[in-house]
Amino acid sequence: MDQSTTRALISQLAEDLGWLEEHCRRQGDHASQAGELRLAEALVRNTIGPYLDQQPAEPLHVAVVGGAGAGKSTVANLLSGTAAAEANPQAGFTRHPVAYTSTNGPLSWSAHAGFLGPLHRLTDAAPSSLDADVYQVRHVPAEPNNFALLPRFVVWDCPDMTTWAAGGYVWRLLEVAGLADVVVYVASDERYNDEAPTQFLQLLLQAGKPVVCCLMKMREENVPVILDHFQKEVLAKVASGPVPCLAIPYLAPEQLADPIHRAAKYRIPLLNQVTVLGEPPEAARRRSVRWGANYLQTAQDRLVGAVKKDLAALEEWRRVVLAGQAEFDHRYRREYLASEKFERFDEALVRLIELMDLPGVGRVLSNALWVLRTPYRLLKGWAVKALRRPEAPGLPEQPVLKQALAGWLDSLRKEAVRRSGSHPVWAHVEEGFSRDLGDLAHRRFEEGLRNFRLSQVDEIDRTARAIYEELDKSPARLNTLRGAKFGLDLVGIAGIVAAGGVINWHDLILVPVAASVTHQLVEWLGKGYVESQREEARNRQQALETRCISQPLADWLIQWPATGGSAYERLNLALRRIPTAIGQVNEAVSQALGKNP
Ligand SMILES: Nc1nc2c(ncn2[C@@H]2O[C@H](COP(=O)(O)OP(=O)(O)O)[C@@H](O)[C@H]2O)c(=O)[nH]1
Ligand SMILES: [Mg+2]
Repeated sequence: MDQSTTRALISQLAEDLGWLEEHCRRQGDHASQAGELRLAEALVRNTIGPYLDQQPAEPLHVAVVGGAGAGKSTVANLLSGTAAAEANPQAGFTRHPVAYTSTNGPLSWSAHAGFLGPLHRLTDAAPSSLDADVYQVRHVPAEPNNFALLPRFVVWDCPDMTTWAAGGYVWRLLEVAGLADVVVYVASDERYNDEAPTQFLQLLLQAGKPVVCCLMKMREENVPVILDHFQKEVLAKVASGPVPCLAIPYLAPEQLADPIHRAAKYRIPLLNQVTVLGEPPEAARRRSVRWGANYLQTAQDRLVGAVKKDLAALEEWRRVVLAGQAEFDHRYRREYLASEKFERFDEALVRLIELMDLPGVGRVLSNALWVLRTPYRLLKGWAVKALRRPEAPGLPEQPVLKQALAGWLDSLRKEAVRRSGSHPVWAHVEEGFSRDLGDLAHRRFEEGLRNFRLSQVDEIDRTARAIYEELDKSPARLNTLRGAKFGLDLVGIAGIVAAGGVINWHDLILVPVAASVTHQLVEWLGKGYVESQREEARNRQQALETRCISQPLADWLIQWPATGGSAYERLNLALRRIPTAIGQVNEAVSQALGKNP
């Protein structure tokens, strides 16, 4: 995969996940799923994308996260060796991510296209309480010792993780979490197992982020108990492996003001933990990328599952449309096809019987028999006319189809009204009906009807023709049938003659009767054949109707909510593309990792 293809793939995947995230956020009750989507999106654009684009591993990124007032800004200061992050007693003071980087560290790390997605870089200095989709970078003077983290790492002080609620700043935090090579999770003794931060910790661990836990503000003598408790009550429930965990007891204000010199006792172990996870940087970055890609692969069902309700509603709509289609087809059968005679079949029957007569010399005989049958023919003609009950005229085809269509659309409209409160898909359909959905469906129907007519004439003709052409083409069978009929005629006549011994006036009646009887037998045989063909033709015509009218219309109706630029169209597009893109990203990642082992 060349570089421009990879870039396009990354931005498309990030965009699709981003669209799903927005979609979930709009639905309120899906906020934590939206959070997962945001993390996935951030992994794609901030970790995997830059790696595939050959961005250097250094600087690595360490994100400081945790609940409100836990001591994140304090920890960010310990990590960067300054008091530059505004530690503040006010909960939720930090509202956008702030990066701390060394004045002599690498510069271009934020230049990658799409870096931190919707967060823009602030160019002017601003307090970290500024509530906007921004991030800022603060430069910290180089630390005069070997412990310094900063030239190799960028330290991110993040907004609080307090709730998944759509309105908060958790999205900005997730954006940086996706970037992080190492996460420092901060909890303070009084609130270390708050629900939302703990869920967040779990999510980060699932995504394969190396985490260091840092427990703050306890009394020195409580350290062992609190560490033990946190391991058992929190970590054991969310982590599948060991997670390094350290405690920083309540520091004096002067320690906070000069962490390098006065808080070294607590700071150095913390720096060591982070450093270990970042050594060597290339390996640390490869791990971030591998785990990120891995997470996308393993979490994809869950990521896409965030829109389960939408898919279920679309599936339900499909079911309702198909039930309507079945009823439509059924009505066509019941109200039209069942009583339809297909006149061409009667023509076919006449041709079939004609074929039964002998050609050549035989024709003369056949004609003679035909003459003999005259009284019978006249009698039968009269009887058939006299005995036939008037047939109930079948409804003409088009009105039947039109009524069935009206019934179908009506049932859909009613369902949409009935369910419009249950899911926005139904409200969307209801709204569609109040606009032009009905007209559009009618137009589709007319189109189908035209196709149907064209194919239909052909179909009946073909069937009728097939009946006698088949016999015409197999002379052996035809001759056998003809011979049998003629034989029967002769046997009948001979039998009568023999019975009478001599030809007398009885024969003049009996011979025509016998010839007529044999002929009638053949006619019945032929008729049975044609009748069965007629029934088959009905089935075929039903299938033709379905193929030309009801199926295309059902397909169109099923798709309708997901067309015309609707949210469901975008949803379908995202759902179609995401799995493929995740597969391709994984492939690209494996290739790139294989190239630089
Ligand atoms: N004295 C003292 N105050 C602390 C310590 N840790 C945190 N604080 C204070 O607790 C408040 C919240 O800490 P902060 O780092 O801003 O938490 P954040 O909201 O997670 O960034 C601030 O007023 C900090 O000064 C500590 O060890 N000692
Ligand atoms: Mg803070």
